[in-house]
Amino acid sequence: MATNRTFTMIKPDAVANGHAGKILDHIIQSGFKIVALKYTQLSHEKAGDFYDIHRERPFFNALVDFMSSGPVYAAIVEKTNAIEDFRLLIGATDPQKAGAGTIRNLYAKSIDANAIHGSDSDENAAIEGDFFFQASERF
Ligand code: 3AN
Repeated sequence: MATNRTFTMIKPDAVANGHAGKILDHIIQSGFKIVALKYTQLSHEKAGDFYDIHRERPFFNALVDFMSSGPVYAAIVEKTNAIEDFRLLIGATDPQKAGAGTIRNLYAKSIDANAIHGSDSDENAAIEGDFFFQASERF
């Protein structure tokens, strides 16, 4: 079933660089409503569970090290056509290929430290949202 929600994480690089507030504002000004929001740090194990789908990829260990290296902002956001529109808003995984004005173009430096995550499907948005949030934490 189609949903109008997606899951996002502002990654440790963007938090450390002081970009989290600007990124959250960019998301809200682009028409997304914040449904749930949490400032937290993933343990190494939890980061591995979150990226389980990438476990066999060559960049898995570096990705998990990076994602557990500092706090993140996790959020569920809502808008019509949320998955696709949010992916357009953040831009390509590689910031060198991200279009002008996208969040990764503005705030990311490299393909691994790429500022922000956005779910790639309704199914993954639900799984990832459930990973961080209980029903009582969604508004
Ligand atoms: P996206 O976050 O754009 O959906 P995925 O799901 O393919 O990208 O990859 C998950 C994360 O893994 C990316 N956000 C990025 O941090 C990292 N990643 C993906 N591809 C590479 C790569 N070739 N080298 C290093 N890190 C990568």
